[in-house]
Amino acid sequence: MATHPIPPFPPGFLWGVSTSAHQIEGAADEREPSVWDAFTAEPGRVKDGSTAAVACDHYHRYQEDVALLSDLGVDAYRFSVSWPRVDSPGGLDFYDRLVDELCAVGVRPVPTLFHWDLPLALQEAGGWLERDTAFRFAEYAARVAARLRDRVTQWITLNEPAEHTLLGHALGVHAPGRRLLFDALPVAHHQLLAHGLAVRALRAAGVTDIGIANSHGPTWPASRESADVAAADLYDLLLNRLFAEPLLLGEYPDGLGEFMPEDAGADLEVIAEPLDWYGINYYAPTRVGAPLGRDDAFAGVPIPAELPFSLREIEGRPVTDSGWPVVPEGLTDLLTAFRDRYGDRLPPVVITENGCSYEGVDDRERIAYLDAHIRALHRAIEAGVDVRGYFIWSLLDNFEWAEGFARRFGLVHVDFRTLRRTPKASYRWLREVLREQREGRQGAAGPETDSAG
Ligand code: GBH
Repeated sequence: MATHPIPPFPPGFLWGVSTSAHQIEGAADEREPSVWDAFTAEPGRVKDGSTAAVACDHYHRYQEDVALLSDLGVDAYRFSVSWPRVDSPGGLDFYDRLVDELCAVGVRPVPTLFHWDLPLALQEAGGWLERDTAFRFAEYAARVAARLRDRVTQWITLNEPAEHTLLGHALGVHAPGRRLLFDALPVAHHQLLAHGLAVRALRAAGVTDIGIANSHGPTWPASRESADVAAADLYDLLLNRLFAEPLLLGEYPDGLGEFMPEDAGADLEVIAEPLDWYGINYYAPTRVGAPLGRDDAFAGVPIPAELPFSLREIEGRPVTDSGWPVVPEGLTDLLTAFRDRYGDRLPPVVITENGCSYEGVDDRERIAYLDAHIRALHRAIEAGVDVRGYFIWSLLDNFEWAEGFARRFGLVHVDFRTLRRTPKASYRWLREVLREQREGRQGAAGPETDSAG
């Protein structure tokens, strides 16, 4: 464990933790069904056969969870609003209560409007393969904003449209379980359009602080061979540039046009509606090589032979329980690369997720992971990248999608039998880090600071 204190972050830097509705709320029978309810009901979709019908039961225990946030000392809490719950009678009441509870303890609520739990009724009408879903999303965003805008200032439209396209629609390991490979690309476009339309709807409702949470990471070619380099470039295109460039530059990168809806270009003006900040979820770099010519699997994700790339192990690094390598400098490199690529077009950045899965409440590996990534983030700031916040995934152990409850990302342990919450060592460590950061800020701020000792 690092012995030096973490260097002070800039004044006003926002420290937070993240969750999402489907992964923690439970109370599935108190809302309309979502694609994830249908998906997890199919045998074989989730590793341990579990569903999120109860999950952390946060819907009924949110007061206890807000008390945990308050005691932790974070500035902000990123959660998601469940669209199928908002579509149910009285569904917005829950978020009203949650926001009140957060405001009462001085934790800033930062809602994400879509974190993968599409109402099942919309899926039955075609879901994200249908352009119309984008317009439905903007209407829903306006409804949520009308209810919460008096207390919620900072908003996030979508979580990781890249992963929702790839895992949910191209490879079929997440809901809605489609395996369309490149024919999934309209799903990317319709989510980006939904984002742009929602930004306009939120602004029309008077909201002035809007971002998105995109999944990004460096892609490393498996070797210097041209076939590996070309495969890594294509992966970079799919994970990073396909989602960053329409938002930041108002254009799609070359190379995927044939898979996109015909008139996609006409939507770019809406999609590029300027953002107040750009959210990045970072976990690890991806090492990419030329296709293997056979079906493969990597960290639990099937990579069919038809795809023009393969995923390779990053050697010589510790891995988390999810099998993902621990590469903190990947975060520094990602941020400086974004700054170099997009320059003035990149608004201030917020890390909207970063974290790891490990067993146990004496979670020294999580402390080491977070410590190293926070230092890597500080190095990016020193290198001149304008980063305004850092959110850890996650407050609680929760329903980790196709992995079920087998992967624990929480700062707080949840016993899924008794639903009892137990803060882990990492929770206490973070509380101390946040205390030091507050003291550092005061020290930097004031003439009242007693430096004479
Ligand atoms: C996020 O997705 C989600 O927003 C969140 O809901 C989820 O619980 C959390 O992360 C943890 O999974 O195999 O080394 O190449 C993260 C998407 C996709 C990021 C797979 C890491 C694999 C890295 N992840 N990726 S590697």
